[in-house]
This record gives sequence, C-alpha cells and structure tokens, in this order.
Amino acid sequence: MKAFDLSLYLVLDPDLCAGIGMVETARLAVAGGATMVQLRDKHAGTIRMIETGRALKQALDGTGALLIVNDDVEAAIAIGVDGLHIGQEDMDAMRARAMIGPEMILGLSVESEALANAVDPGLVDYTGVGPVFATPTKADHKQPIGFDGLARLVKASPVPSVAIGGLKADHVAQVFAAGASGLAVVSAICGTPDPEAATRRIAAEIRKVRA
Ligand code: TZP
Ligand code: MG
Repeated sequence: MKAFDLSLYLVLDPDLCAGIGMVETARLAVAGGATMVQLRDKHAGTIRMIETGRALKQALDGTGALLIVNDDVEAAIAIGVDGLHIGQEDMDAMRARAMIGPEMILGLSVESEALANAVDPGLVDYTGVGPVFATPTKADHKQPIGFDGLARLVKASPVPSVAIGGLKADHVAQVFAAGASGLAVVSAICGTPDPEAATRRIAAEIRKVRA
C-alpha cells in the first residue's frame, strides 16, 4: 500500500464546488496544501464518476496528493485512483478489499465506538470519524460526536483516523489533540472565494500543531 497523509483531506461536493468546479477546486486546494482529495458525488453514475475522476487524476498528477473515490468501486478501479472510501451502508470492507486488491487504500466511515472497534486493520487502512459537528453539507448525517466522541472513536479505531463534520481551521488543534491524524473538510474549502488561501490557512494551523 502507498503511504498516505490524512492531515488535510479535501472531500469534494459537486454543488458546493459548482462555481469553479471540482477539478479546479481540487487543483487550488492541493496548491494550498491539501494532502488527499476525495471525489464524492452521490448523484453521479459510474460513467460521470470516471470522467471527473480522470480529470482529477490528471490535475493531481505529480503533486503528491492522493486521489480517493467515494463508494463507487467500479469507478475507482477504472480511474486507477489511490484509494476507495466506503460508508457503513455501502459494500462491506471484505468485499471492497477483494475487489480493489491489496494495494489500493481503503477508508471506512465509522460513527460509533462499536463500529470503530469492529474495523479489521487487515482490510481497512484508515477510518473517517464523525460527524464532529452537525453540518448542512451531509443531510443524512448521524448524531454529532463532538471532540470527546472523536477521541473515543479514534482510540477505538485500530487504524489512523481522519475527523469530519463541520471542521474549520479553528478546530485543527482540537482535532489533533483528540488523536486524529487529520481533518476532512468540504465547506471549509469548496465554494469559498479563494480555495487555495482557505486551504493554506488550515495547513498553517496543522504546521503549528505539529511543530
Ligand atoms: N460525512 C460526515 S459529515 C460530512 C460527510 C461527508 C460532510 C462534511 O462537510 P463539512 O462541510 O466539512 O461539514
Ligand atoms: Mg458512502
């Protein structure tokens, strides 16, 4: 498996990115310091996922930032991305791992301590933990867990975790204090007037915390 850095994980949203688009948003965010980019488009079919994913792959090529596809294993394989991210309602981790093979990174969302405990580190490479806060970005999100919940779920997770849900540059210190390896953000970057500058602000906070 490729080494990966969860510290500044951009999750794309086609609606929030509509102004300049997902590819340009990703390009700017990576220029600002995003370490991973997830293509997440709940309404796109596989053909459109592959189209967008290929454009993203090209935009990220040579930057060192990794590209992850949400949910659509067929698209992930066709694009040849670095990883696949699945939720609890998607296919199970064993089946996903069997389909993507041993090399691709596999991320899994966990929303409770029991789910975090149940993660098989032989199959799953990282967990997405949250939502830390309620967020309008995901209409059907589970009960927010706060930073205390984040710390509990990170501890229960046998693999590194990235926190998600309502997170902004101001939360970086608390995210890392809870033991997470990074934060995943949508609206803190997507649709902001200057996605590169927004990413740079988060990256600067991460550097401070790590110094
Ligand atoms: N999963 C849990 S919360 C969320 C996802 C995809 C959305 C996070 O978006 P934002 O805008 O960073 O709160
Ligand atoms: Mg999903």
